[in-house]
Amino acid sequence: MNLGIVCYPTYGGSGVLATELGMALAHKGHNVHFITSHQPVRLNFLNPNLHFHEVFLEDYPLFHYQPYVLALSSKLAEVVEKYDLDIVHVHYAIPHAYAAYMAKQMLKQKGINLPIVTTLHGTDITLVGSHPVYKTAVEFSINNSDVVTSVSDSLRRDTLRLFNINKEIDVIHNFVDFKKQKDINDEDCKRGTLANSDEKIITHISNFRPVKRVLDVILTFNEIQKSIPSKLLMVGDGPDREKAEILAKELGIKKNILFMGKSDEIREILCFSDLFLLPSETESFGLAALEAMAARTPVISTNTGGLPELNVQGETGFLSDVGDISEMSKKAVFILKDEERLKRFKDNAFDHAHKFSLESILPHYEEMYRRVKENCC
Ligand code: GMT
Repeated sequence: MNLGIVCYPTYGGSGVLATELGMALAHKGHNVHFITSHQPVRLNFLNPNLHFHEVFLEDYPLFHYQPYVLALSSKLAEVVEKYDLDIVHVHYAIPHAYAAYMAKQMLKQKGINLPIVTTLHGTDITLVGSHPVYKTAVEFSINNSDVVTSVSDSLRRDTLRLFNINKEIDVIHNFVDFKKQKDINDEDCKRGTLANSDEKIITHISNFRPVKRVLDVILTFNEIQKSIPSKLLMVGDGPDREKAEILAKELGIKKNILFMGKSDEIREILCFSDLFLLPSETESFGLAALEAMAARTPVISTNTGGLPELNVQGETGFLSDVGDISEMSKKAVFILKDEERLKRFKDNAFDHAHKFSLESILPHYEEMYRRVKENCC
């Protein structure tokens, strides 16, 4: 099949998922064309079936904002026609589903039919998409997609609650490619460079947006380190990083926290992590937590959104109410203070992550594409 993929090329979960999906499809012999503003961060081109088309923007003194949707829809129409794409799969509704709809209309005029698949990832629905400024256009784009998927059952329910949707929404969970996890052997896993042998390593990875509640990560770690010698790795960057650094300093624990910034070495970092903290306000699925589990790291998370579809209470980690620092730190200490128990949680996390392996999830996407191609429009 010839597929187009549109996504945010940055460090966010939707872009990572879309890139991993495209690479896996190319590996299976599909031709995959990424149409994005920059090269997606995890995209490597060691496959002749992978192609990248950059969406360029032209500045003009009249523009207050550069019209990205216009440029994207033009590029989409051009690439679909030139490479005879069967389907365009857009990740994150804003503004991708809207741009794809416009491209579809442009191509219709030329007698070309373009089926559109839209995958909803979370904040495009729960935070930004349902805001009155965007809601009408987002609802319109979802209803005018040929197939709509969401990354969790919780997000599906949220979408139906927040919008007036006249379509089925298929749930296809996030996935992780275990083959890439296995690439890291014990020698490459350099735990000793970051912590002493008697210390545990606790990790948080995100884009440090307010929804991630990074201050709760610091507060939870502050409680944990009172009874467990440990280091905290803060991986990523974003609006709340400075606040988190200030809080760490005020609490006098900055020497035990490493703010690493954005990293391309997520798997290398996770290989020596003992516990993953994800105290998000809302989380449609929690791809970062799944990647942690696939690297044998148990998860202390909140119980919002789709997290209960991934993290199993008392088995792969624990789930608490948003903001319940006391409960999150107690549960973290419970896991970390006993080596046998920690090993059990690590094994459970790893085993459970297989439910979301590439091999289990990819066929759902392929089957959906086949259905779209055969029946669409
Ligand atoms: O979580 C983020 O800040 C990034 C965000 C995105 O849209 O790039 O991630 C969302 O999509 C991921 C992949 O489907 C999900 O695993 C994340 O849970 C979801 N984030 C939120 O819902 C906050």
